[in-house]
Amino acid sequence: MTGSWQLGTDNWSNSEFSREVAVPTAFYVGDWNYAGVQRGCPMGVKDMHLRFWMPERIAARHAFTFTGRVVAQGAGNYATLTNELGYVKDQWPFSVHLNGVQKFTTGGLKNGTAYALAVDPGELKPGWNVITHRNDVTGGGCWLCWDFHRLNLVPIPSGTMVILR
Ligand SMILES: [Ca+2]
Repeated sequence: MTGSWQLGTDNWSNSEFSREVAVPTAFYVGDWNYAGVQRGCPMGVKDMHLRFWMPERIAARHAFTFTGRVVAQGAGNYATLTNELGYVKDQWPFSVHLNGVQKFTTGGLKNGTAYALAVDPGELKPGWNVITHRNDVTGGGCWLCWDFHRLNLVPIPSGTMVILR
């Protein structure tokens, strides 16, 4: 359906994406070459930007759901992150932003946890939009990766609607 897209395969793996340092931090949806998407956000590349075009009439009238799944996390300095800074091992804080506005934040999710964000009609801009994933750990060394990224248009019926009881 026009307006909806998915990057990556829902397969509990980040292998279809690329190392963060090997690709630009911004991916333009429509390329469909998943190898152009960075697999995650390490401390050295804290932000990942997914840019996509939305036609005006769809952005104004439709709601969306944005879904992702954290699939792999790790660190090179667990002692510092867990003992000194108090993080839970392999559950690193991250946030998701829509056009610069934070839509979702977490203190950490277990690997394999999916999340879904509601996007209201009019919340997407006509034209280019950007969804940013950000590694929010302070104090370096950790990384987190995603399985897939999906934007689903929530269909609304046209014409007259009859409520059946
Ligand atoms: Ca995948």
